[in-house]
Amino acid sequence: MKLYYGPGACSLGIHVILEEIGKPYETKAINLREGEQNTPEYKAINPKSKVPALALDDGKILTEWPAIAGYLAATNPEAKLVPEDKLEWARSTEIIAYINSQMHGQGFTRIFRPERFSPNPEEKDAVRAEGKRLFAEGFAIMDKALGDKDYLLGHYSIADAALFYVSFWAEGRKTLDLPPRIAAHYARMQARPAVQRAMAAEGLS
Ligand SMILES: N[C@@H](CCC(=O)N[C@@H](CS)C(=O)NCC(=O)O)C(=O)O
Repeated sequence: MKLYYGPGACSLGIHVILEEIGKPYETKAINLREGEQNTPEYKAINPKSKVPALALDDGKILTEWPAIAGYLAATNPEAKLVPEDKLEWARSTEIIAYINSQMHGQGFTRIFRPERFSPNPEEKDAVRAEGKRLFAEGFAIMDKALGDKDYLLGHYSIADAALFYVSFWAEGRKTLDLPPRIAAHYARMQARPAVQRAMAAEGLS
């Protein structure tokens, strides 16, 4: 398997999951700042010009964070990265879908790439402010979901890897102060050897 990732991008969460599984895999860094995601070479891997993309051993390519995380969890059951209980399994999907589409797609993207929401430079600050509001709202919702538990579902799962990458954007990129219980979750995640290895591999530690 080969993970196509951007250092510090949402693909960091998939990098963490691969490290948790602990089986050999390759990586290829894509320079998003330089626009490498838009080159014909990368578009041949993912025509959507996004990371993460996962190349499987038989040459098939999987894209979209929730699909990749779900596939890795399902094909590595011994790693126990998703709950066996069907409702709890649906809860992990519910959390990942919200983080991926709302916190990332609607919130953080407005902060990081405001021009994608309005071509008018005068509206940049307003777009960023709305992004920050949505991002903060997301963390408040995640704070309630986490409660006083160590991990979102009571035990470690792919949902925690999703919460980790948005927490990294808040804390590591200084876009937002995390609610205390989410900050504790972020610290708990950073203490995991798999997270430390993924961060080091991406040059983030
Ligand atoms: N829906 C995609 C979103 C992936 C995404 O937005 N990736 C960002 C990095 S966090 C990216 O590749 N951005 C490059 C660009 O938009 O040009 C997924 O879930 O994988």
